[in-house]
Amino acid sequence: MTTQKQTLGEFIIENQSSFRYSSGELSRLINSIRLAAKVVNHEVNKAGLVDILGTAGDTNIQGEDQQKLDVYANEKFIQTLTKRNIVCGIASEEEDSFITINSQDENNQNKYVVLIDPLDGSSNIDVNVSVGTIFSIYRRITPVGTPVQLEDFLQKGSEQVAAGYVVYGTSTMLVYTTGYGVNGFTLNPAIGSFYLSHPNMKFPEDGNIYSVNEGNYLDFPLGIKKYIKYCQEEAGERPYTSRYIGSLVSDFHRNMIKGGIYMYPKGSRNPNGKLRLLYECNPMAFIAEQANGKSSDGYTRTMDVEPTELHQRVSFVCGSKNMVEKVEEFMREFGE
Ligand code: P6P
Repeated sequence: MTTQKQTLGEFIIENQSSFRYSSGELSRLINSIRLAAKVVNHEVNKAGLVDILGTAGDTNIQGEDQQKLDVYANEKFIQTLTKRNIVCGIASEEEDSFITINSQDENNQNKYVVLIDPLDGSSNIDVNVSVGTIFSIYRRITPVGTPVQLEDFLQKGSEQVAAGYVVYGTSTMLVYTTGYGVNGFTLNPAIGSFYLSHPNMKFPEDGNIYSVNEGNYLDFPLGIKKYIKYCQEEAGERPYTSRYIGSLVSDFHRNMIKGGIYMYPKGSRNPNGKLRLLYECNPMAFIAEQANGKSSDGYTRTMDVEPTELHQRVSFVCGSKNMVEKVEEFMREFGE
């Protein structure tokens, strides 16, 4: 008889005591993300069938066309987090500034802030390629009961208390860490429950998959160009393969399971890189490190970067430890 896999709810209860500051609020916060993920998953999965494709007519602070599903996902996560009355503030890729929650309630004892990319890879929506949600959770640093401040969000990645992603792929998975390893849960859409399908996920120390948009090759720093050539020309010893979906969550997830590296370096078109530090790079870096992987900008550990603004971008190199260290070696030797 096959043993019943543990549900996400059971896992949270069982591990409640191991959460730092185990007040139960973090568990409720993860639970609210679980609910929002199921709601968004439902829409993503039927996107091709209803008029929810295409742009919403607006652009976000990034100047990118907001896809209707972007807007929908953003609304659902904000609604769910707000209604559960757990957080004091939310920052989102789709919102120009952070959102203050319940500041008028002096009894508001909520001590967490959430930063979120509600639907990463949204340019893939219309072509039916996987997309994802990325979230990052911190304890506030300003006094509880007062309105949340920008400094509550501009914390180094090393201060995160939890981080995770949802990948809306051939199956929908929620993968997250609270600082005690990385666990993956797969949604059974028939009953709407997430089951522990990938316990204690680890990046292989080495791998042969490199994920980068080689269309930007001429734009890359010399160290990155040298690493890409190393992957291609050392093929005799270790045949590398290039895999780039154009959806960070999907490339990261595959690389964590098979071994590999994801790179989005800076270039003339993206002088600081393209990916956002606070709600893309830091949460993925936290997960990577918790899974024995590594993450940096080619020089500095991603989670050590001191944030200066909500939507700041950084160069991002993340994945199997030995592969990231090889890139850093090339960057030290050849630099920009
Ligand atoms: P490009 C999606 O917009 C995203 O933020 C990541 O998910 C993805 O890896 C990257 O940008 C794709 O960017 O410039 O290669 O299309």
